[in-house]
Amino acid sequence: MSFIKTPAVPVESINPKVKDCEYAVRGEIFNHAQRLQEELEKNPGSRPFDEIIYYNLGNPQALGQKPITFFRQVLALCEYPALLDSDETHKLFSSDAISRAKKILSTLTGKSTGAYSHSKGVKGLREMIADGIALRDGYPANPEDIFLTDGASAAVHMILQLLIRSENDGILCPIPQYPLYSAAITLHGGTLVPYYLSEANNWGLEVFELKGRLDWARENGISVKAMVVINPGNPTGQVLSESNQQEIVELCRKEGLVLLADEVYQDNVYVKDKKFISFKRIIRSGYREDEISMVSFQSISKGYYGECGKRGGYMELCGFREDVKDQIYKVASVNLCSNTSGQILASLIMNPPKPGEESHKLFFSEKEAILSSLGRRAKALEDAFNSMEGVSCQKAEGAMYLFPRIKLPNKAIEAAKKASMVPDAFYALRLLDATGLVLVPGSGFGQVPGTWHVRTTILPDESKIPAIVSRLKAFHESFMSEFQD
Ligand code: DCS
Repeated sequence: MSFIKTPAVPVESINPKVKDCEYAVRGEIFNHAQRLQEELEKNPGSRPFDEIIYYNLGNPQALGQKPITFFRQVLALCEYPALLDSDETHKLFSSDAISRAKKILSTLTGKSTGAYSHSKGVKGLREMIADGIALRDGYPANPEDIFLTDGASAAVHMILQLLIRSENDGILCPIPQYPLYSAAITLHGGTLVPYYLSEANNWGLEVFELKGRLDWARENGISVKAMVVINPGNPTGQVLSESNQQEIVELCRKEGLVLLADEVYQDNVYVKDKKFISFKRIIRSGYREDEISMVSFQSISKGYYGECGKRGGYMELCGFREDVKDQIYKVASVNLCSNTSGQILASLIMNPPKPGEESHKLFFSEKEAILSSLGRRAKALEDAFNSMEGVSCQKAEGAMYLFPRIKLPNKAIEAAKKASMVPDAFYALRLLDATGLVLVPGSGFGQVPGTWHVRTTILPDESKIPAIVSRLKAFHESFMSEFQD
């Protein structure tokens, strides 16, 4: 608490939307973890573990993942172009990193990362991203429909700000969902209209459930403006089938909903029988440009790149009228521009080295090593959860998380109530206090009432997984026997 006696801003006076907004991924459990970390630094040995391990965030480089060499070489050269004049550079940097950096520098305003760029992002970089999208989908992309942002989060905020006028405007959101959506809908003053993913069906999305929710919202006076789909899913890890995506697009067309396609995990698919297909490709292969409005979000934070701290991402608008795009551009220009390192990385993840280029071999081996290891880690953790009493865990087909369901004993639920805590937060807190592992309670993502989950990332270093699994199991066993019904 501060010592200001008569604050100009008493907390009762602040915007109630700010007070109401919640973000569990960095919520109470995370705050408690930070306190424990400080305590451990001051007092080593004071806890039954030596370190706090943060599995609450999909933050790969925080857990030891190395950046992709080509991306960082290009970025380094763009940030410090004087390197391009040095003879040493050819020894340290690959030839295609040098030529890519020169090409990127030639497109930057003032040929410098230190200048504000166009508010949508550097035009040359948007052109490169449009080429990457066209190669991915087999359909052209227009650089004028691409807005580069400081991470996908900023793009989601921009679109929700555009769509939501009041609490009578609703946004269909999956439950469980990544709480950026619930938090941003609250901040912008709209109403979250939930649709439940089917856990029994590996977190599949059922269109009849959607239709029911839509009808319910409309009967209650809510004008539903858009539908969020996270594919591959966070926290649920499912990868949608093409036929399911077609049903979703058709529903959005028929009902006049903007499809908000969160595709930030497009490079994170681990199972052989599934692949990522963009909603843009589904739409372009079956619909006219003016039949449906869609926004696709992509980020440099995820995939095999994991450049979370560089804050880069983009949104691609499809089927929006010019006058609306002008309004979005105006809002983007209020922020001047997104950071240029993030913009450069966004252009690189959508245009990685191609076969035949000097960096390709190393790039490919780095990428494959990360993705295949993530697949193995997902499987090892999934098996571990499924071997625990009262726990069931669906497969992570993609993304970076597992969302196991925990059948909590009634006595644990009672104890949570006494501690004024949600039962899965109580479980996560006890886990943290006993092991130093930071997971996120399922209640932070939403879940079917009466079911309890936790979310973990699949990012722990592979060599640490056996030790983590035995810590998790030992904790779970002692928790279950302590609260046995
Ligand atoms: N969309 C989804 C589905 C996400 O999971 C995330 C981040 C974002 C958007 C935003 O990413 P950037 O703003 O970094 O581009 N995932 C969070 C999570 O669940 N753990 O770490 C961050």
